[in-house]
Amino acid sequence: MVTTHLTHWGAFEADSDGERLTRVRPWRGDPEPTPLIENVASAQHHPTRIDQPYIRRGWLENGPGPGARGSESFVPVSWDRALDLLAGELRRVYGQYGAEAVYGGSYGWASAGRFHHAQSQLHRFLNCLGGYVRHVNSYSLGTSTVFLPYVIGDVGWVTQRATAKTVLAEHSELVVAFGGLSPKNTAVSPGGVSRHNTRGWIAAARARGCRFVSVSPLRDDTASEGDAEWIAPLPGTDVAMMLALAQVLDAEGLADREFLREYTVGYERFAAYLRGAEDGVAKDPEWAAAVTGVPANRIRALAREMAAVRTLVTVSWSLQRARHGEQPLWAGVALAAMLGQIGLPGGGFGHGYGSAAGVGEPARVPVPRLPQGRNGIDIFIPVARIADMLLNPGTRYRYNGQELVYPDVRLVYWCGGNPFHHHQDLARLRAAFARPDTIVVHDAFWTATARHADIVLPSTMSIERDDYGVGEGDSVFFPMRALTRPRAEARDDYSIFAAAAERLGVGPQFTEGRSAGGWLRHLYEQWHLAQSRAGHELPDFDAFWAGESLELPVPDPRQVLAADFRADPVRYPLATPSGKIEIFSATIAGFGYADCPGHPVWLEPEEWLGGPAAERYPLQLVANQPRTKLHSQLDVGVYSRSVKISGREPIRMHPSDAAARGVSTGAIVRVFNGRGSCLAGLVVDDVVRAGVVQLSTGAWYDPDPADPGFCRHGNPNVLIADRASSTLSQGCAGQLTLVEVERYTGPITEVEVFRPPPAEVVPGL
Ligand SMILES: Nc1nc2c(c(=O)[nH]1)N[C@H]1C(S)=C(S)[C@@H](COP(=O)(O)OP(=O)(O)OC[C@H]3O[C@@H](n4cnc5c(=O)[nH]c(N)nc54)[C@H](O)[C@@H]3O)O[C@H]1N2
Ligand SMILES: Nc1nc2c(c(=O)[nH]1)N[C@H]1C(S)=C(S)[C@@H](COP(=O)(O)OP(=O)(O)OC[C@H]3O[C@@H](n4cnc5c(=O)[nH]c(N)nc54)[C@H](O)[C@@H]3O)O[C@H]1N2
Ligand SMILES: [Mo]
Repeated sequence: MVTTHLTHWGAFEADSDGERLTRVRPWRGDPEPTPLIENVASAQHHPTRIDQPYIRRGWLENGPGPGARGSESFVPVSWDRALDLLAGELRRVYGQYGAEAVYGGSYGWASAGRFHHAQSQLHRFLNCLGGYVRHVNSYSLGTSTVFLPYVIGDVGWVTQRATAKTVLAEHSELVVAFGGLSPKNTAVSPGGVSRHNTRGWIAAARARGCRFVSVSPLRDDTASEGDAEWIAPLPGTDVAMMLALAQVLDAEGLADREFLREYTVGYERFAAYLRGAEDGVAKDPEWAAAVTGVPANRIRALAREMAAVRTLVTVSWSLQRARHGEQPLWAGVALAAMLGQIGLPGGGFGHGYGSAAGVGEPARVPVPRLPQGRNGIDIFIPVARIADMLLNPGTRYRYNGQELVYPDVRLVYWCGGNPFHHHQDLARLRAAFARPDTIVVHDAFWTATARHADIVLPSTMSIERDDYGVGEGDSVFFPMRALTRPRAEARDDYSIFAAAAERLGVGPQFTEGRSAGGWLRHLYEQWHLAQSRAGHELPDFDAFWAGESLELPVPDPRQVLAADFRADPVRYPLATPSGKIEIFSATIAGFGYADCPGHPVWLEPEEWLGGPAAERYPLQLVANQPRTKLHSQLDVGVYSRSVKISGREPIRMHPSDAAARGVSTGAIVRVFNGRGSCLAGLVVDDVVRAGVVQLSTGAWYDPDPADPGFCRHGNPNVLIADRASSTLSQGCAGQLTLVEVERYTGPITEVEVFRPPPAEVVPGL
């Protein structure tokens, strides 16, 4: 039997014997398929699949309460027993403390598929019980989401209405990409990718004569098809380079005064800063060269080149996942506004053309989604404040012009995410996870998060259930018929919640009397009706389900960001307070946050190569997204493992830094700073800027039993501070940290986390 299947990293066709996938190949419609699809089949039957429900031994023996999670053994139990324990504990916590004691934020990507979307299923379930403490924003775009609406518009608008890549391919003459245009990242889009096309549009633009400038610490951050010029400022200093580009435009009369007058507010305040009126320091290329390490003459010449041709300024998402992440975004918007090309094809501002596949895909019609119900309470945290919340209940903090208080959470429920992958300062997170009474996790694998839970329930992988899916910004809608039966005793999150809801007396409310298959049909039919009312003729459910894929209507295939605003700023104002681009924001200035004043500025981060902390830890670690997997997903898969060195995650280092430390490719090194340490396998390569090392996220956290701050596998999040991007956005700032690297001389043992945790059948329990 051959069927297509959609993952966040692409569609594939597979043969199956009902138990496993026997052959996987890219979907025939994909022009640039990715080897990430190889991870799926190879991981499905790995020993780290959770085979049945488990309860942490100490929790089963002593009942709910704080405890040293992450080291104890687990007791296998039947589904009935597990569901009874789960329902009983939920009844206790909701009864005694109410919904404000349940954290159901459950951040994470889970799997592709519209119905079995783990987080939506959990939210619907908890809403049936009265609600939960939720999260706002994402690790991806935590800073942008809060900040961009003050300056240019909603982040969804900026990314989903971004000028189409086909338009860039035809019109751009110069693309200056801060953070690069990486095909490694655009392998992925939340919910899936049908046709990968990054290399294609870049090659087409290049063939027409468009020039690419890749501003990044890594030379391979831009697709080789772009033949890009590589400029490598010190990580975290891009804003200084942007300010100097702006200063040259201002000083040389190259700024588009007419555009600034008609479409922006606050330019004069910003210009005064550029000229040095505020602090006596002109932000000229000589000033920026001292901060960034980029030669002043290159910055000055680049500013003139940008003013001369159709230029796109694009900023990757990574730049805002850092301390003061607002600043490079804001300076990028200001720079594009000064060039006066916002709203023109091929020019203006972009955010994330190299970050996810959907950016620059023209918007399509909406797709079916599971209704989540109504949350009975209104308590939230900015998503990356999870450890702060658990460690400091009742404490006040500031966020986006508000004063908030951390709730006192007793029960944490995670379904479809891996905080011991995604959060910073994992030793601190472990201390935070010791605090609640109970932690529940559903996952298909024994991830580090599952190992820190009390009630562990095995979910299916997406290949083991019927669903349908389409990526954010993608226009191919796939039926996803189950390829194999569920492994061992794994169950869909939906059926787990349905059974728990039944025990808690909210079964009918949760299921509305439908099976999973019934929901697929129901949601599709509702959607189909809405689409036909809007004039779109689409196949009915049975035809869709029997088919291979469906092309969704795309109303404006050649969309240009803010074209309507440019044509008529009165009729089509931006969704900012003034309706215009805000180069100075009175709202942000009014909050009075020292770490995000009213216009773009250079603010020194705590950890950068030009600051005092670099004396002890002289290498800047870039903890970017992994090339061979999505986050921590399927780290046990063949493609992910193919790049490991003696089982450790690879770290890349410049030859001069390697020579200075007497280490070479293949060595196992210890990466460390004052917060923690990890092992990694060294790759010496001059694609990395000197002074920088790159260790991607995603290696499953494998703590040394004696030291939770020491990961023996290579998870960089043991090293990175749990420090917010700013008071304004409270976003994840996990991209950068300072470290030192040395040869590792201790024993190199097997990575423990690639074996299931100890399980024991305890008589009487
Ligand atoms: N240092 C540093 N840290 C970072 C980043 C960084 O740049 N630097 N990037 C951040 C970013 S942008 C993000 S988005 C986060 C990502 O962080 P996460 O989204 O938490 O990472 P994933 O590994 O995708 O976790 C998803 C989990 O869901 C499980 N899963 C898959 N399908 C299902 C299902 O059907 N049901 C259930 N119950 N579980 C399922 C998977 O097995 C996996 O364990 O990481 C962040 N962390
Ligand atoms: N293969 C793969 N693709 C993915 C993901 C994945 O896990 N695997 N995750 C997806 C997710 S959830 C997200 S949110 C997006 C994230 O998209 P991004 O945030 O854009 O991705 P990153 O890989 O973290 O960073 C991109 C590049 O920015 C560069 N960079 C880091 N710091 C600086 C700096 O200070 N200045 C400059 N100029 N450049 C810098 C790094 O060299 C890095 O390779 O990626 C998505 N794509
Ligand atoms: Mo992300």
